[in-house]
Amino acid sequence: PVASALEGDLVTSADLRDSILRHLTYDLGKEPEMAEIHDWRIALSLALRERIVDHWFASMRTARHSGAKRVYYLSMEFLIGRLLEDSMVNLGLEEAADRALTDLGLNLQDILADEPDAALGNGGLGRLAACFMESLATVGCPAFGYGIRYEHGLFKQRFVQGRQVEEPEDWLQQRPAWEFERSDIAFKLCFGGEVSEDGGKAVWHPEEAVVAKAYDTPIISWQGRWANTLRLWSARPLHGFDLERFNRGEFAAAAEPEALARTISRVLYPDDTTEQGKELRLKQEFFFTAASLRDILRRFEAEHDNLRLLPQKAAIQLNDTHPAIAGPEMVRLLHDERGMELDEAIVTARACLSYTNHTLMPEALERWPEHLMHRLLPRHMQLIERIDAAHAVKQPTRQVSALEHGEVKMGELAFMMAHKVNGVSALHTELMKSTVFAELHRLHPDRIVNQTNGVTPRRWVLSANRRLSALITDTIGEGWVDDLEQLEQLEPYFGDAGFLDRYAAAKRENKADLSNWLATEMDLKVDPTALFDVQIKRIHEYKRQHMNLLETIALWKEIAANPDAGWTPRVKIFAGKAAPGYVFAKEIVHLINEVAAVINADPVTAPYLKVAFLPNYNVTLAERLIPAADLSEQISTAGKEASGTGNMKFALNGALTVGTLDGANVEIRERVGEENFFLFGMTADEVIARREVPGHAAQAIEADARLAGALADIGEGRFSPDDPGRYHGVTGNLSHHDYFLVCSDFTAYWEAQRRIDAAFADQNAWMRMAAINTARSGWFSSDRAIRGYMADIWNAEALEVPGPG
Ligand code: 26M
Repeated sequence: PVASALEGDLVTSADLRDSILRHLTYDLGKEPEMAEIHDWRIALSLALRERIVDHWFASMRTARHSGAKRVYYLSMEFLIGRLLEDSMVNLGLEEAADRALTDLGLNLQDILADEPDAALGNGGLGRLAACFMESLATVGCPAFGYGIRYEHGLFKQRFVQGRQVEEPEDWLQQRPAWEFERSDIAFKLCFGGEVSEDGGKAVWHPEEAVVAKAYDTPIISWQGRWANTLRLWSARPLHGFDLERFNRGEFAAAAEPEALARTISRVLYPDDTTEQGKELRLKQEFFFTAASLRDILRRFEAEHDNLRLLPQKAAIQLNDTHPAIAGPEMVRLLHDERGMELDEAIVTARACLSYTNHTLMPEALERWPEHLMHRLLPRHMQLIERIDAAHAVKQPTRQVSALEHGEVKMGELAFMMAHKVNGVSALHTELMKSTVFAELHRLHPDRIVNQTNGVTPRRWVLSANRRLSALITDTIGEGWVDDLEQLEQLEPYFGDAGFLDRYAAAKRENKADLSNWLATEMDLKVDPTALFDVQIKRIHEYKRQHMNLLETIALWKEIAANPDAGWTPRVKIFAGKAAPGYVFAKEIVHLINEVAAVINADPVTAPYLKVAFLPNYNVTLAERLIPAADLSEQISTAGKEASGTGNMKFALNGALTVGTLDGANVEIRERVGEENFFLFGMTADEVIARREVPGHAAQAIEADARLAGALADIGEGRFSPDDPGRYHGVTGNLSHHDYFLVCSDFTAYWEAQRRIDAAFADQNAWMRMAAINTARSGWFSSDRAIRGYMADIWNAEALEVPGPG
């Protein structure tokens, strides 16, 4: 509070206005009369960045002088979204910026809306990394995030006649406002070639090399108390231009090495489902992991001279197995390049490294063909064999290995090279112990720990939901923003005249905003008092958007047959991207759009049911939808969703959950109370058993006429009259195979939805339940999660920048 009060006093809006004008003029080279909205936006960003830099340097200095351990978060993805509002809010400069811009004849909201999302991630895993970066700063943990500066982030999604069409994303088109290019921080990285022996020492003779060049984005804490660095690597050629070829007149060919090297950081792989074993992907993984380790060792060696101290000074977190090559690479750096004994190098590396698992789905577990690993990283392949063999010595029965069927299993490798391995919810962690890592867990019973995910309240409550935030702060003060469990203090006010009315008013106004937006942007008219039922996430069979859709169709038919039965009006909102190669997911997208078109055109059901699939789901759209939601759809097949984080954002913003006992849903329900959560469906154990029942899908369809009717409508082409057989793949899969048990859970889901209809009809009772969800979800802050990692995995301490005076 001290720093921000000070900022507020000293940095007047006039100062800010002057620095905006200065940046516009002298950095962007624009006259105010000629400036366009993005020029102003960048000028404002630079004016804020300038103020962040002082905090940033102070934090870096403090970290250096304290000798404290640093945390390194290695992640293939950082799904950041926009940064302008976040920075402004965390610096406490919002009012000043608003006034400064008004003085300049501009509107702050227009400028915020101009910022492109930094979409350097696919979904949950990447967004978690972004929340963690903000929380690492807010709790004052000295940390670096390391990743790839993709030229193109996650593809943009459009619909053409209801089908998903991908378009390239181009966030670097405009001048990046937040990063600093570090031409001086660059490492040469090698691939390929062979390994020779020289007096018992392995020598790698690589065949290819690229340069990793750093770009730094400062990440500022709440109230500007601390700042860390997000360092993203960009690939460059070692030798830019082939002058000889150029002189021979081969002008295009002369630029080839340049283009080839840059390919490594060109594009984010848009698949969060299947692991396809693409060579370029492995290159990306090694590229950013090796560059990061080089940087970590360089920093360590500048401050210390005894490599044995490394585990006391550096905690390296692997966000999934994507950076799992860190194990062998670190052994190589310590042993081959610095002469540490091999066994000690392995122990030292393991003492630094820890690994977070984000999925148990077999098709998503990374495996690389040994021959590919050998061709690209021959020395690493040798070391992987050594690590695996060293592990085998301790368990002569040899039940578990990182090498199988000519492949390297990255999960096993990461486990063997980590001192701690964590799951992301209590249920997921227990399933890790009993399934995928059962053998390794038996051998290392203290290695697996749980760290349930969390989300940053600064972005997901304070900024995204101004009305709710104002109510909370008016009621209990501002302390909740970085101590989210203070939200519990709201509950005693529920009896007071006015509190729940104001809570309901905030939700009503958020819904009115969204209704207006749907009308202008989607040309869709909805009843703003209807129940807003929202499912937003990547499209996956296990997330079961199609179960939601089947319920939507069944509901529509029932309303049509009996329109005067007192239905609770609903708006079904879907959003999410399908991986470009995931055919089934793309069919679901198409089907949702075709069903929406038919239902929305039905005048009989129109007062009670509308369906919208919003294109191009991203962080910014989530920020718009979540505060306006009444119902949060968290309906994955139990045992499949490692945690979920959207579920937490919804609960905090007062949406009730309809959900299975999966991932963090379990813990949300425990905290908000079972009477404030709409549970349905099979448990993870029941799922396993149900799959063994022959004909389980047919049985479930036979037993539920609504389900049978909805499937029949799809199968007969009611939503695709131009091609009645279009969805035979979908209906066939559901009727005969149904691995994710959509049919077997359908009836329970339908019944839960009807309980929800009834509950929503009593608005007072509903709003009370919504407010309880807000008040009891404070534990799901990513600040709590980060403190958990610091205590249980990193053994890291928080620091404070010395205050003025
Ligand atoms: C792998 C290979 C090639 C290309 C892409 C991938 C890949 C990328 C992302 C695979 C998986 C990816 O993400 C998985 C993910 O997002 N998992 C989610 O992690 C969240 C944070 O822990 C959890 O809340 C979700 O339950 C979990 O699905």
